[in-house]
Amino acid sequence: MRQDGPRIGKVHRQTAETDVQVRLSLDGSGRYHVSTGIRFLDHMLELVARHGAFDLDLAAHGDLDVDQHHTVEDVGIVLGQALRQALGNKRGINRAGYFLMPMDEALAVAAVDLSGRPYLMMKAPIRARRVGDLEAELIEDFFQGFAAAAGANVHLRLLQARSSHHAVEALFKAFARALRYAVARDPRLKRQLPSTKGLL
Ligand SMILES: [Mn+2]
Repeated sequence: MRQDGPRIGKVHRQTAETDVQVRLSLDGSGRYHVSTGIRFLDHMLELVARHGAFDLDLAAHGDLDVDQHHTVEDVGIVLGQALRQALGNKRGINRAGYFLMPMDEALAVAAVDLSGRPYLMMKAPIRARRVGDLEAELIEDFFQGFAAAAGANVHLRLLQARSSHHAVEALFKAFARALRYAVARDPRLKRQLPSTKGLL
């Protein structure tokens, strides 16, 4: 891979429960093609692509006749795998990032460290059982799958909200923008690893 070329991850993961294909470019321009069978999840992933300035092609076919759990979690996992692949050895990136995102009355914080240490801390009580057609409790399973597969430390916190739609949207936008900064190349670090440990 060229040092300044686009960083791309391509993953196809097939289980008895889901079939998920992802192509993620970290150096994109916010273009997307997303289809998961869950319209509200599509909406959130499209936000991630646009606010992260990624290019994202994602197609998921899951056992939605059981429920949405397998599909939502596996989309998180495969997105995390694609991110990890696209990052390669992580030389020259910012590594960590955070963002505070308002969406009208809602306010969400995301902090991301691409440390290789998977950990999700999410404190975001969503009042509604469903947001659009998405079962709200699965949002945490999505981010859990992502953090585990990406080897990322992800903190998400909802500080304020009335509308559940706004709350979830603010969380995904904050996540995308924190991630955008974390994966961005730091021109001063050049090919240095953003760690003194010697491994990330
Ligand atoms: Mn919306």
